[in-house]
Amino acid sequence: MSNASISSVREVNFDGLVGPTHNYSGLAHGNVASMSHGGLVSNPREGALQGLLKMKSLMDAGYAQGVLPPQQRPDVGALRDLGFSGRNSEVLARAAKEAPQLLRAVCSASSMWTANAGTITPSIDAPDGRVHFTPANLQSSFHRYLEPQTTGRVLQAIFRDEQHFAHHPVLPATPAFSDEGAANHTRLCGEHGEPGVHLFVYGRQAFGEGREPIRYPARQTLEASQAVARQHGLTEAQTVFAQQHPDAIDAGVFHNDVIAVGNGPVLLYHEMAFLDEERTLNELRAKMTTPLIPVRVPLEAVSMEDAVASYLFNSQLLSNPDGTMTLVVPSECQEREAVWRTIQDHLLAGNNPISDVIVKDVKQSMRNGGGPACLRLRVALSDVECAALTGRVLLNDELYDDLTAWVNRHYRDRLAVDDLADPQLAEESLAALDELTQLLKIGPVYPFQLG
Ligand code: SUG
Repeated sequence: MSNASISSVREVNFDGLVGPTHNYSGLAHGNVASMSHGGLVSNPREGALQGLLKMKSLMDAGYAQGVLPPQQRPDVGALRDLGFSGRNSEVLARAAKEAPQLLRAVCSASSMWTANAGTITPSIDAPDGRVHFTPANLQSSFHRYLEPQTTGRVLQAIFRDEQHFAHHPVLPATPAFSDEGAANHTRLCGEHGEPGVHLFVYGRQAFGEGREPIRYPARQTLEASQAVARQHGLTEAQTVFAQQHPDAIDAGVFHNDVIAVGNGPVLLYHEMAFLDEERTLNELRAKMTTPLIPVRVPLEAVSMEDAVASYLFNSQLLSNPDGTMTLVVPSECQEREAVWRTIQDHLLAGNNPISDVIVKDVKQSMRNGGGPACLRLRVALSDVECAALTGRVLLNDELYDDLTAWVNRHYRDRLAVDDLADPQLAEESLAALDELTQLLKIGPVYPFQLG
C-alpha cells in the first residue's frame, strides 16, 4: 500500500531546461514546426529564459514546479561510436564536413521536452506503493535516441530513495517497442492522490493488424505502452489503450499531447484525437471511480491546421485548490482567431472546471514543435515523497535567480547551424553543465563527469 494520503499528494511539473546548443536543424520528421523552421538562427539564451519564466510564473501562481537538467551536447561520444576519431575538435570538424546531418543530431537540445523523458506511475496506483519510472527509448529518431541513458541517470539521481522510487529499464530500442513516454500517457482520476486510470495512446501495433498513418511515422506502439504498464504493475482495470487517429498523425500530430490533455477527471481533446472516440470514452468511464468530464473540441471549431499550428492541446491543465482548473496555453493560441474564440466561448464559458487561461511565450521551443505541455514531466508526489527527493530541483525564488544568472553567464544569444562545429561551443556547454550539476546538487550524471 502507498504511504501517501490523498490530500498530501500534488502534481509536480518538472520542466526541462533548454540546453546551450538549442538550434533549428529541422530534425523531427512528422513534426511540422521542426520541419518548417530548420535553418533558422536560434537564441539558446532566450529559449532557456523563456522556459525559466514559464516555471517561475507557475510557481508564483502556487503550482509545484521542478526542474530537470539538459543533456551533454554535442554528444561527441555518439560521433566516436560512428567512427569519427581524433581530438574533440577534429571529430566535430570531420562530422561537419562529411556528415553534417549527424553533427546536427548530436547537437539537438531535444531533452528540453521532458514529456518525452519517460512514463511515471504515482505510488497510489502501484502495487508496491512506490513511484515508478521508465525512461522512454525515443528510438524513432537518432537525435532523440541519444537521450535515454542520461535521462535514466538524471531520474535515478533525483528520485534516488529506493524506499519511495522504483526505476525500470528502457524498453528495447527497436521499432516494435517504440516509446515516447508521457506524451502518450494521461492519468485520469479525481484528486491527484486518488487512484487513477491510465490512458495509453498508441499510433500503431507492431505485432497486430490495424490502420497506420501513411505520411508520417507513428512514434508509439501498443506493445511499448503495454510493456510500460506491465513494468509498473498496472492491471487491466487501471489501464485503457486507445489508438491515436492515423489521419491526425498525418496532419502533424506526432504525439497524443498535441491533440489532447487530461487532468484529474477532465479530458480535453479534439474530435480527431482517437480512432475510436466512443470506445475510448466508454472504457474510461467504466474503469474510472469518478465521473469522467470530457471536453470535446469539434473539427468545425478548430481545424487540424489550427490545432497543430497553435498547440492549443499542448496546454497544461492545472488543478486549483477550489476545484477549478487553469489552462496554460502557448501565445500562438492568441494568434489564431478560431482557437482564441474556442478558448473563450467553448472552454472558459463551457460547463467544465476550466476557469481561466494563462498565456506563455515559449516561442524558441515552439519553433521546434514543443509547447508548454511538452516542456514538462508530471510527477504526482506526496509530501513524504517530495521530502525524499535528492538535490535542489524544486523551484523557489533563490533557485530561479541562480538558474537565470547561470543562463546569462553561459548561453549564447545566437546559434546558426554552421556554428555547431565550433569546438568552443562544446567547451562552453560542458563548463555550463558541470556548474549546473553543482548548482542543482544532483551529483555527476553526464558522460564527461563519469569518465
Ligand atoms: O520529438 N522536436 C521534438 C518535439 C517534442 C515535443 N514533445 C511533445 N509533444 N511531448 C520531437 O519532435 C526537433 C529538434 C531539432 O530539430 O533539433 C525535435 O526533436
